[in-house]
Amino acid sequence: MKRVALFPGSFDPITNGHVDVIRAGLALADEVLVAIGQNPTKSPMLSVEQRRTLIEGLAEELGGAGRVRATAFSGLLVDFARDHGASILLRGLRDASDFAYEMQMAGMNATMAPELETVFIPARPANRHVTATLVRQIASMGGDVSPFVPETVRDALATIN
Ligand code: COD
Repeated sequence: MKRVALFPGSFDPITNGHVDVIRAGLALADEVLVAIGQNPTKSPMLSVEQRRTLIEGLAEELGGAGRVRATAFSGLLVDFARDHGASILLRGLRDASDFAYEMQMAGMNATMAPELETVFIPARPANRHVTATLVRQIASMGGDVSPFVPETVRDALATIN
């Protein structure tokens, strides 16, 4: 049976930190399904369709051609995971504040969906400071985001600013 790892996030935009998590997911599962959620506390810079195109465009260079899919989602993550046959929930961990939030979410998701295993991927030291929020801020002020995001994302951000 195909093993599907679900990686939910806002991905506005996808950063090198997110890319590390997808790469790790490809080593654990047959397919990584990237679920683009709407975070009500953040106002998006890129449309869901732009985010989807950028994420799927990275699959080949990650060695996961045909094994990375991206799609929009809303509602409860555990319902989405069940609907898409995911058995692994991927989340990245950068620091203690991620840890506190992620542990709460993992605990509540495990109660609602015991069959869904949360797997935490520690951020690589080179990318642990990278956040999409700061990338958006730098891009909106005309700064160089190339140390933090894939080239295709840098180019996409340059066209909207
Ligand atoms: N290195 C490693 N990992 C990273 C890095 C980095 N530099 N940057 C981010 N990450 C990780 C984050 O820790 C997170 O695990 C993941 O990447 C995604 O991050 P974001 O910032 O893009 O997205 P979030 O964390 O804001 O998630 C938004 C969601 C919409 C996915 C979230 O709000 C959600 O799960 N909603 C579903 C509603 C639900 O089911 N609620 C009940 C939960 S108990």
